[in-house]
Amino acid sequence: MPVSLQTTSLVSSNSFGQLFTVTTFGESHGPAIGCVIDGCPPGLPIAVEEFRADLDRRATGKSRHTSQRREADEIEILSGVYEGKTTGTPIALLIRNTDQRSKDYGDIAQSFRPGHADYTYWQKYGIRDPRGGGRSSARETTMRVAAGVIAKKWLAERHGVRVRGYLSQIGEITPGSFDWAAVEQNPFFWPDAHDVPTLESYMDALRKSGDSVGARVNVVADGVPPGWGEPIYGKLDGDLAAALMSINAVKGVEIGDGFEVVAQHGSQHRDEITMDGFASNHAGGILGGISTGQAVVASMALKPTSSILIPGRSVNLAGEPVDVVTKGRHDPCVGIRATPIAEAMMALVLMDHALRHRAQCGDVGEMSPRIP
Ligand code: EPS
Repeated sequence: MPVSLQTTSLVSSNSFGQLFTVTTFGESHGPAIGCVIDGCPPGLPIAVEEFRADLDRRATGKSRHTSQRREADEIEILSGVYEGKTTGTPIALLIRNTDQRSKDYGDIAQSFRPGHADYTYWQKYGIRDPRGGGRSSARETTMRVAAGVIAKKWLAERHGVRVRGYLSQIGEITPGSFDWAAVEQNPFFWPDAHDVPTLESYMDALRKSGDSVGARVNVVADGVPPGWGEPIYGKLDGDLAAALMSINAVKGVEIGDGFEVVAQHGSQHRDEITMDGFASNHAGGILGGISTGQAVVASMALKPTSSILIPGRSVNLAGEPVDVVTKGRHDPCVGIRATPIAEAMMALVLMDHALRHRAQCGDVGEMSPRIP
């Protein structure tokens, strides 16, 4: 019987990807968080400074509308990069936690926040690190964003792919218009500058009320060539859905028109092919699990943060009824910081599939006709 040297743990699920793999580790209030990225092609120039922009876009404390925890998020490259270039060996990245305030969790260490993973982690492991939610904290997404910086760069340099996202809904509020140029000009990643004062006052009132709200984030990859993704069990949309769904608080994912397809007719939904290219993109750039060459379009729904000041009924470890109030530095809308995380997950999935496509089908080359 052949002996497998495959040692990746499939049980504990802290890794994802097949050829471009990312394993994250660390807890919100532990000494550090980090990741190991394996399978990155050699020769990609990468410097510590290149992580700054995306880490800052995701970070807490950048506006009054997010958690006020202040982390420097200084990244250290421990391995896999020599003289400014990836070597093809595992890339280990580390960020030391510096602003933990574990006393905030003293009251809830003995009880379960309603709507939080506190309860399910306890049922699964029989032990939990309650400080900052431990491993279930959104702090972990820092390392996804860091790994995503590498994937975004490789995709851009090697294939001209650009991955961008924006916030497309907070509560009932949707953008009045759309302009990519507006997205990076406000703390919400919102595509209509005129709406920003409305969002500011909405969030101020929400924060004062002690409650939280849900949100929707859209993410788009331009420049993806046709052919990435696999049929049946390795579909690009399947992997993308799993990757986006793995982000904290995500309860729904749509690809292309998503759930709107329910009310559509075939004559309306199909993306007709003309001499000038596809006439529309209802499919979200994926057919049969494989990219069409159009923009890959996904959207995710994030639930309202469960850590809120409004008392909620729960039980404690002794099984007694309690009212839970969560104090501390929480995000009233976790979706506000989710845009860079969604971009990172899209980039990681695309890079993995680019390498998988190259591995099996690299000799196929471009097929004719190629739709512009
Ligand atoms: C989080 C709760 C807060 C946030 C944290 C995510 O943590 P703490 O209570 O320890 O301040 O600040 O977000 C981050 C630290 C981060 O870097 O994203 C949670 O419960 O998920």
